[in-house]
Amino acid sequence: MKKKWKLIVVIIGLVVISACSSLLTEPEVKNLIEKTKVRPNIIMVYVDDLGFGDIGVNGAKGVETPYIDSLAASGVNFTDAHASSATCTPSRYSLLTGEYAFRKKGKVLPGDAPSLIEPGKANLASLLKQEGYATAVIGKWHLGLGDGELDWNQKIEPGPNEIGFDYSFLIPATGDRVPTVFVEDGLIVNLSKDDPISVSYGKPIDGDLPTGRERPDLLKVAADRVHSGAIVDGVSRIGFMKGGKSAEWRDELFPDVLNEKALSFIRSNKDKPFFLYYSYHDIHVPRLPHPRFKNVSSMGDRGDAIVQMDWMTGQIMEELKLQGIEENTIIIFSSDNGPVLNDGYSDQAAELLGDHRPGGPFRGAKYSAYEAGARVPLVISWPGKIEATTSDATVSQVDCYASITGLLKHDLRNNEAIDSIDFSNTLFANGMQGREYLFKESSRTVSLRLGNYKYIEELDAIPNMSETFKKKNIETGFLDIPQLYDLSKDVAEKNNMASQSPDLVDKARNKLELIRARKVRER
Ligand code: NG6
Ligand code: CA
Repeated sequence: MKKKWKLIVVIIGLVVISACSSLLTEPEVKNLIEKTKVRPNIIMVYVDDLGFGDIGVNGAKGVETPYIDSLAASGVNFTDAHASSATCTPSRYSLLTGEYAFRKKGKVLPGDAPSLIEPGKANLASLLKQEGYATAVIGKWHLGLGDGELDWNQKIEPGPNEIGFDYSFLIPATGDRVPTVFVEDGLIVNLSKDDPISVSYGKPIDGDLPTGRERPDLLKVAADRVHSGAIVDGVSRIGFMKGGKSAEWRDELFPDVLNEKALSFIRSNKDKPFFLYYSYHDIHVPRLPHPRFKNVSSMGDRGDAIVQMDWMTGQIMEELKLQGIEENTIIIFSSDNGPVLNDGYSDQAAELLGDHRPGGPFRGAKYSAYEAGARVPLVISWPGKIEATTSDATVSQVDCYASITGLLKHDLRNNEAIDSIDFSNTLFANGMQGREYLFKESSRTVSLRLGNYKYIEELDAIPNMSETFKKKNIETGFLDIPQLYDLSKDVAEKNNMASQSPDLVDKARNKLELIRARKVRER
């Protein structure tokens, strides 16, 4: 009897020691998920216009991001991760659908554009809903709303609620575009029936809000011509707007309003699996951080907005701990495209930069085909399941879809998320493989990585808009000659070796042709 007890104690001891001392391997985690049907919560924190170098762990100067750094210190910090595009709408389309946006002619949308993801189109929200998740999107949408005949005073559909999100609380397009109101589950928040709202991206509306062009004296921050439409909260925006006074947002309150919605979604769903697509307004223009974040960095509003978004992320992390669900929650932290300094408002982002490099060691910026355009921070944490490490695996956000289905052992149809590859193995110590090739869109052209070589497709002619970019000091990479760089030796893309390496150029062109013609997912 005594011997038997001793044995039992030893066995329990061994089980406890092994559970505490080692993390699970990839197959063990996947089997656990399959057998127990325990679904990890997934929070996708999607920052706007945050550059590779804008977080502490990637070398930021003049601004500190302690929460994100601690997330990176306990998870995987990817150094070769990419948005699928150098602008917002296409990156978001790819992130949610697992397909490149050119297949849907996706480009930066005006604030009154119809829904780009139509009901019935497979996306992360519909997928996770099928898997039993509660689903929500909070924050910037910018994927269009309605069917093209939108009346903002009625229920706005289709939108996220019609494609798989149970709950939505939206900034409809961007902070610098009308309408400057929140939309919750398809309805404008605080809209009065006596003061209906109308929005125009064409001509000014008769009797609309004063515009930046007419009344620059009303502005808190000077704006360029494009951003000199309707003035709301002392800031002129793109587009015109009339009515809806009681519904107008206050930009400075974004962090609190959005976090309140996000925290309350987490609290009310803590006992079931949930998917939260938390899409920040920061650090997009107009940058108007809350007064408590004013001057917390040495870089003016852009730096202060970075601290603000770090704080927002920290609040989410704290809440998970408080609710005791930290170990069953995957946080994916990334950005929709690279950094930009001057994007329409004179907020001194360039003047106050000091020696901070928003794009890290990479060339270019938001919009551009060079690396800084879409090489972005990516940190994934899942305490107790994945080990803390830095990974140089090449991954794209278009892969989130297949990676999540891979983790959940959910089979994909051949015509679903056709550009997405399962990279969930990169999260585990026993498999740090990444992509063999990487396709990216920018605002005018595309690029293709083959291993360390990067090809940028030439344009028929250098576009007229290049002058605007020149004024903003943005190197676009939009040239009328092919470009090829060896990123292993030339991370700053300075030495164009296309003419010396015609074989590699051909190889890249052939691959691009295959990608463009793709109809089903690669196996
Ligand atoms: C551009 C705007 C820019 C920004 C961008 C969208 C001009 C000249 N510039 O067209 O300010 O709003 O669209 O940014 O209009 S994104 O991050 O949503 O892609
Ligand atoms: Ca963006």
